[in-house]
Amino acid sequence: MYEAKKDGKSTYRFYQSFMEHHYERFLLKQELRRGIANNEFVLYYQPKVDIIQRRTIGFEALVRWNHPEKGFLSPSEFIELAEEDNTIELIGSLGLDEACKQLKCWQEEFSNKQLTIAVNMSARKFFHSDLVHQVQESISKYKLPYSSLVIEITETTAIKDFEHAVKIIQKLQSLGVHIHLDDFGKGFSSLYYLNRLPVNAIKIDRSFIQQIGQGQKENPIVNAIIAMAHSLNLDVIAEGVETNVQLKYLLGKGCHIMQGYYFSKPLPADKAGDYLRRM
Ligand code: G
Ligand code: MN
Repeated sequence: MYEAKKDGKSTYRFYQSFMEHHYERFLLKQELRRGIANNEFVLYYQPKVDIIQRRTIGFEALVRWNHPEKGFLSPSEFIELAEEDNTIELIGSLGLDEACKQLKCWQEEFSNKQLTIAVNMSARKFFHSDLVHQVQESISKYKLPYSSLVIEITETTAIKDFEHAVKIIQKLQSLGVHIHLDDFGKGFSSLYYLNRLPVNAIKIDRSFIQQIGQGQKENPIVNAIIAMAHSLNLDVIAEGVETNVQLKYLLGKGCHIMQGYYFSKPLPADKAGDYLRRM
């Protein structure tokens, strides 16, 4: 009897928190749709720097949700939910078009800088049948060279449907678009797949970069990723660089394209323009 009561209580509590959880998600999903309708999604831009060329080569566009009550939200706070239905595709389409539009403005103002823009692509968006067409549309709408667009996908996305991913990458590359493998090393990195994935560059996940300068003199994982990228003839980009020690270490190992707070936080478009003017 006592056991049953205890059981009943915890079942009820479980049921209650289960319902609350679902209700919260339901509300947030509604808010996501409202947010899209109200243009609450904006792009922030983080510079990518080539240390050897001593210049900013472009930006990574990062989505932020300017929520009316909660303020600026990062993708980690809403992307999982958005991926459950087509809201992620809507956010993705807005992002791609807006990033191209912004790049056009900068290419006109800073015509000597040969700037590129990198856009993060969710799995849903990447495998959507219309992606290549949408890329063509945005690129031609703003009269950009295809080579100024970079699409970042994660390994997790690529191995969701590997053969299909290879075909999409090849199609985009035949247009001149570059593909970068994001957050490298964080997922279930498979060297078998990497060898067959025709990407242009890999981005070392910032969790590895953050270990540089934390005691050990050498960072074997970072060294191995850089060496592997070189032997596969891929560019290698370090993300999340925060200190001069990390910069020097990476440069010493042959990784000269970097991104991170050491150079700049992600900036709203007008501040990113100021940043370019100062450079
Ligand atoms: O996985 P992806 O590279 O898309 O993640 C980019 C995110 O990382 C952005 O939301 C950005 O704010 C954050 N970020 C960028 N640079 C740094 C950095 O130097 N340090 C830390 N901790 N986070 C960073
Ligand atoms: Mn990215």
